[in-house]
Amino acid sequence: MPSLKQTIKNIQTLKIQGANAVAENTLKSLLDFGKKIKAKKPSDFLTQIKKAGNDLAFARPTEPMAQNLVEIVKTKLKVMAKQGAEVKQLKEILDYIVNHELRELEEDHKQLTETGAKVIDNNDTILTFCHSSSVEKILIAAKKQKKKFKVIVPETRPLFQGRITARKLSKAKINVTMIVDSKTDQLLHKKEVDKVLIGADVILKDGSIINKVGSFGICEDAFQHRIPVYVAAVTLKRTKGKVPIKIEKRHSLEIWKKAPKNITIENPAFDKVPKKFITGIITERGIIK
Ligand code: RUB
Repeated sequence: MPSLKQTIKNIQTLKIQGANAVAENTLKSLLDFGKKIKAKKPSDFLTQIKKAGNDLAFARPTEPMAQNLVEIVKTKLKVMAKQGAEVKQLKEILDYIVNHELRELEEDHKQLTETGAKVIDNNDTILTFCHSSSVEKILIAAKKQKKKFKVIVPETRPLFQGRITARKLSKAKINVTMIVDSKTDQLLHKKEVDKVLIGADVILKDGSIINKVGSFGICEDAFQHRIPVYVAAVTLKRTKGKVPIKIEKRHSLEIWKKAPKNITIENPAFDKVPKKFITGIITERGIIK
């Protein structure tokens, strides 16, 4: 297991990419770190867990799934410490909670995948965007059910996560076409797409979602042309709504390495898709309209 510092770096540099992977690695790294804590007093143990948990969960600011899971771990440990648990016991409890949450996540994804595969019909042309492990799982499950469909994958500049999707789908023998990002509006306009299927980092309280920047445009175009938009995301991606969610701003070098100095470069990682563009959110609890 990489160190806590290395995991945070891997999340920030997108070696660990996508909300599910960020959340899973956050849990695993927190457990690994927690086991090595040398504190004698439970309060010192909790302080170190809290700091490490927050550093991991906010390594990228737009990741409520990781933040919610860290909150679950911190709250449960705090309760047990209040009831008199010593550091040794707290470590065992940490191990139990993390493994329990990881198993729950696996189960949730199984349910989500099963529901999502039903949305894919024979001869569909699906437009996805970026790389979402939830979307990937749904498409692979539909393929295993012998459905015939085609997936269009935009590159997803500036970091080309579309290539991850294209590689993984083609490995599963799914028919994949890669396009430049700016081609999506024309495809939607010409109705060359039957469904849009994307992932999400955040499900907001009102049913809107946050996903890779560019999702807004794709979903708005689909809505204008009456093409259904499905979002695949477990409900752990919901925000509690207390703290306004921050859209991560990434480094300008990702867009242009040797840009002239007087050019402002804006590089938000995500954008918000209003609920009116969304046909349904595919979750572990079914499709939420
Ligand atoms: C990834 C992205 C994905 C969501 C959902 O952005 O926007 O669609 O995270 O993915 P980035 P998953 O590449 O900046 O992390 O379904 O795997 O949680």
